[in-house]
Amino acid sequence: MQTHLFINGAWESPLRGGTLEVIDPATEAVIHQAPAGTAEDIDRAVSAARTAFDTGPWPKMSGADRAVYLRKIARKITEKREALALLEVRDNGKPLPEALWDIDDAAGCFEFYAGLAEELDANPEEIVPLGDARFASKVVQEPIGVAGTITPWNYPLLMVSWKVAPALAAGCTVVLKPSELTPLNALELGLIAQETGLPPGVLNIVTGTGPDAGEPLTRHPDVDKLAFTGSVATGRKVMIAGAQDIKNVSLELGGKSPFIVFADSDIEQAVEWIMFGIFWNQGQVCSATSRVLIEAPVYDAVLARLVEAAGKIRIGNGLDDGTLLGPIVSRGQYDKVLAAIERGRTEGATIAAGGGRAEGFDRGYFIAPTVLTGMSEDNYAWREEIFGPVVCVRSFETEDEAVRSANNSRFGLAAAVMSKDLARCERVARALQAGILWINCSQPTFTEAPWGGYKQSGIGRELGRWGLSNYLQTKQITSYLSDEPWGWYIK
Ligand code: TXE
Repeated sequence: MQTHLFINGAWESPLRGGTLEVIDPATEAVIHQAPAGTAEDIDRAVSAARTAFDTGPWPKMSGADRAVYLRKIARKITEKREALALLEVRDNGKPLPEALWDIDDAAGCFEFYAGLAEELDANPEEIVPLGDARFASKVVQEPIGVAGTITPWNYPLLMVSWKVAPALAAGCTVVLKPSELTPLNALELGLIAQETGLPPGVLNIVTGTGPDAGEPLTRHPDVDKLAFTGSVATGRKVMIAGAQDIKNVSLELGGKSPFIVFADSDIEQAVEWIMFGIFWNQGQVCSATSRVLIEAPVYDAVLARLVEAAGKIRIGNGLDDGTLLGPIVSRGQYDKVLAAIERGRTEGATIAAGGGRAEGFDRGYFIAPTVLTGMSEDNYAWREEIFGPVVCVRSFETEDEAVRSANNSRFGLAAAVMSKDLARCERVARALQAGILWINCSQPTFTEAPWGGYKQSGIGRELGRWGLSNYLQTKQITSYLSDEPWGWYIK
């Protein structure tokens, strides 16, 4: 486990010498003291990234040359797959098979953006047809500059990869500020970058808290681009900070995503996907389908099966064989989830399953899979992101009612619909206000496809070619081709 910040290709002590306690959420044991960077360290990191961008080779290299580094990073992640997954479990709490999946996805993300970096060479410019034959216009894409990237704790290495891989592919240089709750694998990425010989300053990693390290990064005048994933409240602060210098800002924020189940659905499949949509990663998923709407004729049957199956989920340390639900990431998030359940209950929800601390654990932040029913659309638990294994369930009578209820939210990240009638699925998918729509499933995520939200769930799209565009800016180069003088002032 790393004890230093990664700045300008070297391992540096935080200038103020602070540390962050890293806690294993399954045991509550302090497992590491990570470096706590502050504004001074952010300054050093931004300065390194600035120099690497302005005078270093990285932005001027061909996409194919950058792809070589990205592929090496992907390969190293794969080589270290087991060790990285074990660190992820101890840092975040998630079950080991989920961590292995995340690490594979992280490697896949670097591999995918290596391919897109190569495509940049294949399409270096685009000719834009003009309505005036005296001119010719072409468009080129250039890296934005220094990217300040701030990531959350729910998929520690994967969320880092979703930002760092496209930023590097585009030719940006990066300062990464990972979540203070899960800093371990972000620092391991620094080691990997060093092992691949990435030029100094291209990737800099400063661990630290939001106020001490995140905020100075968002306000830094030498940062050109901010890419953030986290809460709406912090996203708003990032946007305000970025407004000072009119930085390019992309935000991936929270959600309260609906899942509409029609009566013709297979009940076992519906329950399976409802559970995958809310219990995977302990429900700490921005796209979790936490509001389930079930058509009235099958409401009782689906609910009964959901309550039964939720009660059987194997809860435990993510390192133990067979664990399907680990602990919540931190004491703070654990308290927040329990408080949300309690508030939902006092505002009228019925607890149909779970509802509190998982039984049989004397330490660790374990919460039982929870099903809430009988609440109004005004209920706190129905409206707000809980970010835990808590699903709220209501019934509906008509398609119109389901769509209206689903859209009645300030969020719009994802939504799911299940029915054997595919025309209806398509119609409902078009009517739902969300950036990601799943038909007859919930959550499967692909590096190739765009990811991001409507409404307060964010601005911009990550992943796919959209993720690369986040780090590119567009330049038009227009030439005057005519031999005729322009003749406006000088006749
Ligand atoms: O998020 P924050 P927290 C939601 C989820 C969760 C809630 C709170 O509902 O319960 O947010 O989690 C950095 N300037 N999501 O407190 O604060 C911080 O250090 C710059 C949804 O962990 O948004 C961390 O690196 N940066 C989400 C990152 O922001 C600041 C995933 C995210 O932390 C900062 C996580 C500041 N002023 C939580 N303050 C998703 N969309 O997937 C904090 N940070």
